[in-house]
Amino acid sequence: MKNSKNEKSTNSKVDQLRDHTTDNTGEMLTTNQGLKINNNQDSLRSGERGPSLLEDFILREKITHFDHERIPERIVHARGSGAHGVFKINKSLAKYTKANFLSEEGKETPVFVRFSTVAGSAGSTDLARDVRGFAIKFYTEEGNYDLVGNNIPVFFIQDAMKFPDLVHAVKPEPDNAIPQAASAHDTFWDFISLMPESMHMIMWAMSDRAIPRSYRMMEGFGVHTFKFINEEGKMHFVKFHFKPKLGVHSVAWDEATKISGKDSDFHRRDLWEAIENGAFPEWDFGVQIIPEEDEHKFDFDLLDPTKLIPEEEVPVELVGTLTLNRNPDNFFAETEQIAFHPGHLVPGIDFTNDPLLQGRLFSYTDTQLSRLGSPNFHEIPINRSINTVHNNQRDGHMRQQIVKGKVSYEPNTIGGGCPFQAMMKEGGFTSQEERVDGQKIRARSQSFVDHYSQAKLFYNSQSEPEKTHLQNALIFELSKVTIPAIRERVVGQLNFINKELASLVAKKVGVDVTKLQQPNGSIPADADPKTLQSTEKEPSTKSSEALSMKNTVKDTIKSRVIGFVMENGVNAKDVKTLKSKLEKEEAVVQIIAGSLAPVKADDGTIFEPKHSLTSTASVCFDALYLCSGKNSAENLLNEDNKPGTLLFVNEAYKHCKAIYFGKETDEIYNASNVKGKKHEDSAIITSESNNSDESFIKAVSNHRVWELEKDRNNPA
Ligand code: HDD
Repeated sequence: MKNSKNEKSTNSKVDQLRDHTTDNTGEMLTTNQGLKINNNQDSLRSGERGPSLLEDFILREKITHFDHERIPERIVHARGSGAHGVFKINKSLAKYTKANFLSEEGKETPVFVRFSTVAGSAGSTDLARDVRGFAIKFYTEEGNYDLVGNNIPVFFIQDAMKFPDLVHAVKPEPDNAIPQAASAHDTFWDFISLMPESMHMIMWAMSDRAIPRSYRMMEGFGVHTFKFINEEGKMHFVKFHFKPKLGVHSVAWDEATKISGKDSDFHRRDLWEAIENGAFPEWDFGVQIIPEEDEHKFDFDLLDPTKLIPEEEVPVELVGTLTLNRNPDNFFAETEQIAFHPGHLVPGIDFTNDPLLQGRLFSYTDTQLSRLGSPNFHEIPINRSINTVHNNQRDGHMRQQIVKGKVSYEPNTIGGGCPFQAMMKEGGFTSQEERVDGQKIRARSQSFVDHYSQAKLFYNSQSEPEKTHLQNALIFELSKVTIPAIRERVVGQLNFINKELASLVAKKVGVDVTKLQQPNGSIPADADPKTLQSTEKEPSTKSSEALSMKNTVKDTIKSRVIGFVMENGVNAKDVKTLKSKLEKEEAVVQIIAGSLAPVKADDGTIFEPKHSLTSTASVCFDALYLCSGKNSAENLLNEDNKPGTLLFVNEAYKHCKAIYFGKETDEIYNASNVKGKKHEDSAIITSESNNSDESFIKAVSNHRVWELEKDRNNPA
């Protein structure tokens, strides 16, 4: 199904936006005052070669608007992409929450989702090693509910007080603004080395989760523990999860750095194209529910955002589906102006006392005031709730709403008491009652002082290739740190998580690990002991399947991009057969040739290449098919094309992708690093393989054969 933007939709938010949408098709050019413009090419001037006139209001309006068209980018999460969609609840959560959009089975709620990187500026690469934002605005009938989460279930710090420090440390350094969109620098690791609480999240951020293959192939987490409140006022704690139907997949770091050069909009383009092609991204929505009485049953504090609840301890119950099915009409109006806030709640959901969440409740509205410039940012079309807004707030910059009557206070009699307060049974929001008493104190709870056990859990749960990638990421990052003492302190922290990990990293970053691994307590000689915590605690769950991407969905090639490498003389029949098999499975086929000139096949068929060997690279594809045909193979190896063809194949091989050598392509096979691997490597398919087309499809659905990476990186 193609995404159609003009028909009346069943999505009430999209219908509401339509009232604010302009279509210029067939219209004449006007000024902002609606005056038709007769000449938009020349300014008004005194004589053909004379100076421009101040009275040229058309010129002035155009240039003034242009001069002011930038707004401040988000202080974090500046680089992002968004889409409209729908959230459907498949199994009622009424037992736990009175939130209308979660309690009526089958109910659909319009959403807008914005994905983002954190550290980079708006124009930075999508493939930075970074956390990804996963922010959802649910336009419910009871008002907007925002779930402002990430693709990683825990956070770097336990208290919002540290957020400006964390962000200042990771952002480009203030003297020279280097580096952009990267954590591999002194200030970030200086901060981290002094923040043991960050070590769990560091494990995630150094894993391949931080370089996703696509926004469509990453998980979403609410991170904090929230509260559900049901009709009877009973409270349950809840953690929110989104699990992608396509599985959780990543690229290799070497690929990420190359994609940044070839197509720095890779994730943005991928999301856009998938939706345009009708391959709507989908996630299962799940919850972990914890009864109030079990609050203290865990060996960590539910209020501590650096901890997750292992799925072995509380399973994730899948109860809904999130589908993105419509691209925005205008990036600025929608994706840029959308304003999220964890404090946008609906009845049935409430906060906990998580000190990170509590601080966020202040920060988000505050930042919108400087970013969007007015307390009326809720009136921007993308931010409007689908139910109407009634209150006594008035005026302010750019007010849109025209509120009738004399009254803007409450209580009143002149306005008949309106707008009046809603009772609970009418949907009036009430905060969950909770007994709170204590000393006013600036301190952290003792229950938050365990910084390594879940870092250990994460590391222990990784497969061998994932562990290798994590080690390599740490080595890359720390190698960019110029101050030896910082590298040493970080290795000291890693030592508390896993000694082997610390030793491997230490060796490559010039740290003497023996100094850190003293039997008397593993504390670096020159580290400030106050900053280092006990290493004794072991996680109650030793290993968790859900934490390893190895165990993710690997049964679909839907929306995977397969490069068909061909030249003149290609075997048209084989190309058409495989293409139709792949497209039946909803994969995307793109043709790559020596140049963009049409390719003439053996039977006269003409294929139009989308890319040339030099305009793209294999890092932009999920798998390759070296198309059948002796002449095609020969042409791909001619003087002009040979370097490009071999680079394509060798890099795809290095990155553990499925490669299919069609008939009569032995020459390419023999000239490449793949030579000799056809029978040893499950991702190398040749026309001699049994059911070669089907084997290829299976290999693509496996994503990669990371297990063979060592072999593939060091071709014999
Ligand atoms: Fe935040 C944006 C997620 C902690 C302050 N945050 C922002 C966005 C996401 C998150 C996804 C982008 C929203 C969008 O697409 O517009 N933030 C998180 C998560 C956190 C978190 C999952 C921890 C669990 N954030 C956090 C803290 C503070 C902030 C502790 C401040 C004390 N975050 C902001 C902000 C931003 C923001 C400065 C920048 C742009 C915006 O809010 O609208 O207010």
